Amino acid sequence: METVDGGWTAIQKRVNGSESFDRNWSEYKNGFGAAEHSYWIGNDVIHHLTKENNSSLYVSITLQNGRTLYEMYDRFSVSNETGKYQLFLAGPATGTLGDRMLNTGRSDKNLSGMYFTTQDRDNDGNGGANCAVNWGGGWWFNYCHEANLNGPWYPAVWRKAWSPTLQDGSSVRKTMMLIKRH
Ligand SMILES: [Ca+2]
Repeated sequence: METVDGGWTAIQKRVNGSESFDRNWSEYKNGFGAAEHSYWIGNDVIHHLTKENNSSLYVSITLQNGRTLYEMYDRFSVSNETGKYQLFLAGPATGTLGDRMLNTGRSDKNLSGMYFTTQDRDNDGNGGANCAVNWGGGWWFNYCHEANLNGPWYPAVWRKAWSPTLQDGSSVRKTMMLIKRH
């Protein structure tokens, strides 16, 4: 677990492709990687940290040119495993990335209310197809997404990392998902 300035806790961090995010349900549940480079803190921990429903989410994406874009959501929580780690997001959403998780303009791309999906556990909004198989990474896929922070790292094609700003992930140097209680 990494805490950065201001009491924010990093639940996700990626700085290179050394850590694959194509992981199964159990790995996303328990977490993987290491705080020095890239990791997922684990869905059980995320649930524990957010269950009082008073946390904010701060998404940060640093580009190869050094510029950092961000989006902050006022409320972020994740249910327990029995609840399939259902995502709850609420605004206001503010930042330079633009909101591509909560209100995307297409209800089948909005992620709040969605369950967590991995390649071995299909809980998405895409019928018989599995968005984690089709797009990579475990995530709260709907049908399927406009934003997925856990997709394949460049030079693999990371489709719609944060669409339309980041369509293939080639300009992404670093990502973080940070949370903090109000
Ligand atoms: Ca499906």
